[in-house]
Amino acid sequence: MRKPVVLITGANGEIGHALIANLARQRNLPVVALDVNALDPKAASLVQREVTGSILDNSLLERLLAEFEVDLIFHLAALLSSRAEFTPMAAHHVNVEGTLNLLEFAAHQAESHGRRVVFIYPSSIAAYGLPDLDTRRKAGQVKEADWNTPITMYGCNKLYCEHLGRYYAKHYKQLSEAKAPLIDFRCVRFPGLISAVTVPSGGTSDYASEMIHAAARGEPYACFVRPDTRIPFMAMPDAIESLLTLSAAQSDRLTCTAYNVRGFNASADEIRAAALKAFPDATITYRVDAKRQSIVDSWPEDADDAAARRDWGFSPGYDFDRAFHEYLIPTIRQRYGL
Ligand code: AKB
Repeated sequence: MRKPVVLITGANGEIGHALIANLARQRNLPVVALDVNALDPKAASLVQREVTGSILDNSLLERLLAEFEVDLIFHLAALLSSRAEFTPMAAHHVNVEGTLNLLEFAAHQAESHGRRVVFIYPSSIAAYGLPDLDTRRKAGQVKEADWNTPITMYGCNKLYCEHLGRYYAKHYKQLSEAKAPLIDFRCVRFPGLISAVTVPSGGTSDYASEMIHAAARGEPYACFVRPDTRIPFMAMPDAIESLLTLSAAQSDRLTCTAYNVRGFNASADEIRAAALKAFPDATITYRVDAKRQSIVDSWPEDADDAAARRDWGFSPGYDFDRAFHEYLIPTIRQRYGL
């Protein structure tokens, strides 16, 4: 008999680390963690099986299909926005073909065990594309159907995969006699995520995390966006809670494929001020990277999370102040032994 497990791809990433800790400790669920990189020992000790490999490896996915019974997938593996701009074809392979592979895996799982597979997918504010700063300012908190014109390969990948997931859930092989697969695709559009435990890599919203962690480490940091740059953010605990809450929501209440979620929106200078207040000796300057700035400027100033609140009770616990004073600063101090 196959072992019933939860599958997490991209398990060694920022979200994966926090999700494993939550699933294993608070929900005591058996987790199979898949990543191209080995898990760090702490995360590895919490999972039932660690699989080091690629979501592009079909024979690996076949082996996982044979060994495990999966009815909940958190598909986190992705190349983020900045990194994707340097290797757009690699980003397409991982972000799109990898997601297609996982959707096929989910369809085969559903066919084999006959139950629906809940497929949780983190999209991004990168799926939005606002044409200029004036339009961006007037748009304010954008809704899910607004400005779906991404300007990055990552944003295009994420938006297309939202539609791929909707196709697999509602229209898959619609002309064949085969029953539509029992895939229940659910998606959040994450803002910039800030973790006290890990520092992201390859993202364009990373300046927030990089700034805070550099300040704690006593390293000078040159922020690559303007001081007035404002986007929505979310503390990592809220991001994890949103994935878990969405995964457990009643499917008949869900009216959207992709939901905006956010905790707060802050300017780079507000984040800098909070970091300097916590670490007064820190050196945080600005050296704007015009190309990365233009990516961030195409993202919304804020996101309207009303649909998530209405359909599945999304309710972030961390606004800006609480995120810094109750989560980021105390946890980062502990992490760096301060
Ligand atoms: C990135 O910066 O690419 C990600 C994102 C906003 O989705 N953190």
